[in-house]
Amino acid sequence: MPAIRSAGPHLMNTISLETLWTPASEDRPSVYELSLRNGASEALVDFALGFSGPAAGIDPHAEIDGGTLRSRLSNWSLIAPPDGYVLPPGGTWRVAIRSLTHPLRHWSDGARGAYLAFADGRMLPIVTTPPNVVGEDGALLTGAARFLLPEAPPVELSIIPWPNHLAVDGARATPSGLSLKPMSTEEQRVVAAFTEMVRELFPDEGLVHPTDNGGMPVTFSSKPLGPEAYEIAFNPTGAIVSAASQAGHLYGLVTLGQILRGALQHPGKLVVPASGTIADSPALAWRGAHLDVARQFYSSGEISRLLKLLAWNKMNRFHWHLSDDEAWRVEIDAYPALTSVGAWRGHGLPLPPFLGSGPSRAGGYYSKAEIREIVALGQTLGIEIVPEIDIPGHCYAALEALPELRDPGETHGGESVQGFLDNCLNPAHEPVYRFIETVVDELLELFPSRIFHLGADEVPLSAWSGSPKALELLERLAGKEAADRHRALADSITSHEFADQIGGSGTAILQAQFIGRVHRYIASKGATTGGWEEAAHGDILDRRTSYLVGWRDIEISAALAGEGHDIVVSPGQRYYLDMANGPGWSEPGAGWAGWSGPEETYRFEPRDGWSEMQLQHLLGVQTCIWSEPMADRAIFDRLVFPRISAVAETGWTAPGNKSWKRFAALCGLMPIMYGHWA
Ligand code: TNX
Repeated sequence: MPAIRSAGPHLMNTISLETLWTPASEDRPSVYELSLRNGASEALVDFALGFSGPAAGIDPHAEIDGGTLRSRLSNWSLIAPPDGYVLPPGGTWRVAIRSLTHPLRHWSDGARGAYLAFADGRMLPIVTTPPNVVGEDGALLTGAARFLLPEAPPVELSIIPWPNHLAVDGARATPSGLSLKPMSTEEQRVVAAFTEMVRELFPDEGLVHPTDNGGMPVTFSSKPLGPEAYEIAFNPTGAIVSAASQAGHLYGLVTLGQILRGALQHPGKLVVPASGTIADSPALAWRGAHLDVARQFYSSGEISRLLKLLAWNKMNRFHWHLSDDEAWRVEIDAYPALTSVGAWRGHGLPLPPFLGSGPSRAGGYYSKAEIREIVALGQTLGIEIVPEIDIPGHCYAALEALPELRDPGETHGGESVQGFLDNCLNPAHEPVYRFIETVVDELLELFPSRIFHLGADEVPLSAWSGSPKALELLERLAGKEAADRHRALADSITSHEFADQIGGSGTAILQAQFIGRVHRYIASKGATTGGWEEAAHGDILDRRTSYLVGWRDIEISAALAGEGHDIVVSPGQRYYLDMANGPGWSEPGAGWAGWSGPEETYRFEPRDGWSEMQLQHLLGVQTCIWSEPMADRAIFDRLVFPRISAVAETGWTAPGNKSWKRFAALCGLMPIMYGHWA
């Protein structure tokens, strides 16, 4: 029988991996089964199976029948059959993994992106069928859910977020487009930004007419309104948009564009008003969206499109999560290895193929020139961009690229909740500060927002417990007993507790010292420090030059606001767009914070129960697009839309003006990112 020891791509479609999850029941533990089917005409020998998933990774202590775990990092695993194993043509190799640390909840938690790695170094991507579960069937869902305009819509105007003051009447013959008449250079800039935005988002619709030619004339005026406020006055010939700022004028045009698109697509149900006014301004100043470009890479073209989408939702902050364990995505002149090593994953590379990547080198990063272009685009769209470099935790990729940032004496450390060992920058190792200060300098030069978000989340409790330098620093800061206690944590390196949740832990003390020092550096540059809620731990932030993003739950955010921290709320339960839309296996997405459909996300009111004093510290709302489950763009569309618009409306529209019924009727008109509908 001929045997395949190494393979060409022609075999790719004939070898496939199926996986099946059986949840635990009263009489038996859970089991995750892999079946590798050899549909080729030759036997397979001398191979191992690489794949990413299950989402939380395979517990190194899990019992595995039929194979051994050769290597594993976070959600990537390499499993090999017994020595000398031959998988004949037509045969299936079965592996059963007993008892994972975290149960699988949704199909996207299962194995994705599998390949074979042969002993001679060759690799073969194979077909990976979507993971199945015992006891539930039904088609696996991808693509954005469709929301249709009802026969009798609750309103006649298509606008999201809904304006705060609206007094319009009647309907005019629907114009074929908007004929924009800028006078000043500022108005010309707004018109150029708007024209480019609709060209990208609605390429076939011709919404902006260069001449009158059936278009409704729109003129501009300046009026002393709030920074993002606008007014639209409808008159018999057209409309006048008034505002004090470029952003206000742009938002006025967005509202007009939305009204017009609705009327063009739903004649007889939605209209363009004949007369009256819309006087609108946002309820909250910070209406943000965050994107994790580390777990999945998004090209600068995709980021540009996303920014236009955000502006169409009147969102005004883009929190760009540029580094994490799985990748470093921004060019730093002083440390080229960050991107030459840290931006790429593949079999045999320092960063293996996580989260659905294939075996060949894949990834990417943003050059400084690209960042400048995106920042400039943001400015034309009223969007301030906040870069995040996540430190001291979530630094596995950076540490692989720059091993000199590790304490050379460190023997072991902590494992993060995502399964990365020793992924934290060491607060007691001086080169770490030179590194981070250089990164701060280079990024502040690129981002006029002058905000540096330093992460600070999820430092594992046992981080640095095997670093002599860190233990020595801890002894200086908190005494010998604290250092000894911390050293003893080495026994619990896989416990998934976090530094800040255990009051007075050595990790928390070290982390606070680190965050405090970096924060002071950022402040010395005249810039603001952003951080996830954990950055508040140890009370080392100067409240005048910092803000937090609250994520674990809304109660923690309210408490931090009560302590005087400016805060942007992004409670995982409702605003984390990686959470699935529903409880079922057929929905893709994560589940640590539960699930949230568009209705739950929309109806959630973050301000409920906040005192006047707390509200004074509420900067606004933000959705977070964590991309772990988004191994393909159709999952992105399903998870992000329309929930992103639900958060946008909560940020803009006063609570009393919100209506789920109206939102559900209109949200199907909002653009999506990749055009994948369910
Ligand atoms: C927690 S939120 C994280 C991220 C994950 C996310 C997934 C936060 C500050 N840390 O690293 O991607 O959960 O939902």
